[in-house]
Amino acid sequence: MIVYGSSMSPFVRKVLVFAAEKNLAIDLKTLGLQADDPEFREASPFGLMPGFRDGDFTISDSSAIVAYLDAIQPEPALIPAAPRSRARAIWWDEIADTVFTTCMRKMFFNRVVSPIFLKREGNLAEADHAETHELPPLIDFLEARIPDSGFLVDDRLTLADIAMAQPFVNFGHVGAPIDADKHPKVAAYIAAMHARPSIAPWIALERAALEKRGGITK
Ligand SMILES: N[C@@H](CCC(=O)N[C@@H](CS)C(=O)NCC(=O)O)C(=O)O
Repeated sequence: MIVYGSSMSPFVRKVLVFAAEKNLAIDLKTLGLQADDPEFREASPFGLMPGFRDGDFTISDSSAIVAYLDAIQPEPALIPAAPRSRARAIWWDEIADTVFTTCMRKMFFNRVVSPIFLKREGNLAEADHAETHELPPLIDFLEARIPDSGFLVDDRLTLADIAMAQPFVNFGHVGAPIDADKHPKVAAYIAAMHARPSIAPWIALERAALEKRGGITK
């Protein structure tokens, strides 16, 4: 199986982590934004990463891909079967991919993607505004909802946690650490998720790649 894209994308990383947690072997074919690689384009007609291939089957969109992975390898089940738990896990996945990632994108795109990869100045005012005004209420929202078990749904690892951990990798990359005094639950939750063997190596690789390119602009 092949995933097309860059692990710096929270959507691509979500798929890589989900596959690792299911012990599925998956290769990453590293590509930049809107790559014109024909195999990638076959999998992702709109050019959005991740694209995915399993033999003659291709699909895109991280949520569709993880649904496929969960179906072909049922154990461990990372998308719960019970109706309410299933709905809740998919809700968290959606919140991570939309609300949190929209805020993250303003910071990551302007401080990293634009200056480092596209070689043009990012809109640092937009990034600062997102960090100062949009991020705090999101972290408050999460702080109020993390169960004592440290997992968002059913007191065990599910898609909800895998998805929610991803924008926080990018928040970390752009120098927006979580204040553990103000948000102790989020700090502990994200630290535990980011320490998992399925995620930690990607974070280390990405940090090293960013350092090599001179670090972020803030
Ligand atoms: N909902 C999609 C979002 C995919 C997406 O927006 N990917 C971004 C990278 S983080 C992309 O490829 N952007 C290229 C573009 O917007 O042209 C998913 O979950 O896979």
